[in-house]
Amino acid sequence: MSDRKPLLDVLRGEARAIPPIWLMRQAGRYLPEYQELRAKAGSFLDTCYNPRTAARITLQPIERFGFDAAILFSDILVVPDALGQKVWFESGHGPRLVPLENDSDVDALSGSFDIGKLAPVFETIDRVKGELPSSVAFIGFCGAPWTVASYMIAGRGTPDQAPARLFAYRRPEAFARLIDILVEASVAYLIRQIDAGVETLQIFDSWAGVLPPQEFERWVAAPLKKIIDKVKEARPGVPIIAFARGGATHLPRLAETLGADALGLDTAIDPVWAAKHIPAGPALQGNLDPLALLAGGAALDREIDSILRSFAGRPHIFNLGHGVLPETPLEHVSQLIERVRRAGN
Ligand code: 1CP
Repeated sequence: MSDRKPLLDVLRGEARAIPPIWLMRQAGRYLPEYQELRAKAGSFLDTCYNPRTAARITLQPIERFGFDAAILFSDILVVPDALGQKVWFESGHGPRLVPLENDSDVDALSGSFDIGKLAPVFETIDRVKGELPSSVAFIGFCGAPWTVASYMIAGRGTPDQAPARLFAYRRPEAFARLIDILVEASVAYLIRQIDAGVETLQIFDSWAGVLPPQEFERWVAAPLKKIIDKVKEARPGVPIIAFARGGATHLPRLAETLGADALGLDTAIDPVWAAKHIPAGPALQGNLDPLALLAGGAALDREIDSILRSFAGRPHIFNLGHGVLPETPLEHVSQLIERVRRAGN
């Protein structure tokens, strides 16, 4: 039976001539209407916890572009916030946290997850779900434990997550406890998002690619699988997209072992290689270079066509290989959507 929502059809294994399309970070700084609301809304975290504003921001890219999915406007760092770690955002600099430095900083977080703090997020979901066009799917999300832990330990964004990698080598037991705390919190958080009204979930492991193989297995693959297993056990039938950025040669194995309904592919993955080497099972999502979208013109058309060609006949969700860049011209996003939607002709 075909759903009326193309994204959910593909997540159930259907290949569509015109793939559904949404973009990571589609709600954000490249949109003038986002800038306008943010300017009035106080701090970034206050905006995430303001259901009226967060719902408006979630809907903005749907109203402007007609994407096939809306993604909840929030941030992966609301989970550390609800664990009691101090989190704030400095404009122009990104997130800041009081870094975890030792075993006792980790142990202090145990049992401290206050899901009540995230009540405004669930209220945002409740507001958005009644406003979405009937063909548009609603995506909830969280950060994967490794990626969230990497910010909790560094206290900020870094180019290579060296602080968390060092912590994991030096204090593997404490790091494992931190990952377990994040697995449990993420599972509870995702289940509550489902109960509030999202129809599918994406788990962002944006920093999966910095780890050597054994560390990848322990801190990326195993915790992702735990989260997927537990959420599916509690709420069967809700599809899950796993985005392990930099997953590279791990992807064929992740397709077979994670139990995800789709795998997100980053920009570095050759779509021809992916179509050939990632076993059938999960849908594939991606993977246009955000810089090709920023550049526009013939380069953008060429990249779109090559992705469409490579995934033809497979369940595919069109997306970027990472988030929309703030400088991206709006017309290029229109160009992208028009070209993808002409794909079947
Ligand atoms: O208005 C502003 O100045 C804040 C910019 C911004 C926005 C729009 C941040 C700060 N977060 C967000 C929203 C956001 N973050 C969404 C909303 C939904 C959508 O996609 O439209 C989502 C899904 C995220 C997820 C997120 N936050 C990730 C994973 C995805 C990715 O991009 O890799 C990560 C790593 C973060 C942390 C974060 N939050 C914000 C910034 C600038 C960062 C990255 C910091 C860094 O590493 O330097």
